[in-house]
Amino acid sequence: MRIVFVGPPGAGKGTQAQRLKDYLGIVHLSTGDMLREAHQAGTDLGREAASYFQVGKLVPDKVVVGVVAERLSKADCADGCLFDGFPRTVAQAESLDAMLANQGMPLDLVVAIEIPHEEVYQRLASRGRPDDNVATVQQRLGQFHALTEPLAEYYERRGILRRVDGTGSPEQVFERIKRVIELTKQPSN
Ligand code: B4P
Repeated sequence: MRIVFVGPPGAGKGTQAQRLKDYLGIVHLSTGDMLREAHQAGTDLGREAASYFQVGKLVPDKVVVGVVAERLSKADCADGCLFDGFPRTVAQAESLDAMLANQGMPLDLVVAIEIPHEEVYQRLASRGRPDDNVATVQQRLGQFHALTEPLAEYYERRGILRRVDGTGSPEQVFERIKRVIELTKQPSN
């Protein structure tokens, strides 16, 4: 299966992706992790990306799409892939469609993980990553509303969007996601 996780910062995309990749045995592709790794490795791309993510802005589409295209061309993605935090803009979604069409691989499901804003602040305050301070989280939420939320309509029109309540314990959220996955696997869907 090819699945996208979309949601505001701190919705639990990374948390749930870890569980789902083991459950389905598919590759986990997190653009957030990939950009942070590039930054830690000190590459030009990593330095450019960090100048955006450190202040809560989305990294330019061209940069992110390039990183994903390279990863997606590897053989281990052929059997399925879980896109965690990508796409985050309609332009990225269009690029992903083109990449998957090129490889003859359809996108099966988009899971929108939903949580209230107050909870975003609580969760990220306790994680404490450098981009989890209040000002940056505010900026990330603003970017989410302006640039990522329109994706829901993009995928809803295609009939592959499923909304999942992201509140409660990670185990409770995972049970909800599993239910959506199992329904999608059934041929009648
Ligand atoms: P990401 O790494 O994708 O970060 P995120 O949105 O903050 O994380 P996520 O929703 O995965 O939260 P998590 O499970 O970790 O992106 C970071 C930055 O990279 C972006 O701001 C952007 O600048 C850049 N970027 C990434 N992808 C991009 C793209 N495609 N285009 C452009 N820019 C891009 O959970 C957060 C915390 O909540 C954790 O501490 C966790 O333990 C906790 N938590 C999770 N589930 C919980 C639950 N059910 N209950 C309580 N706590 C929970």
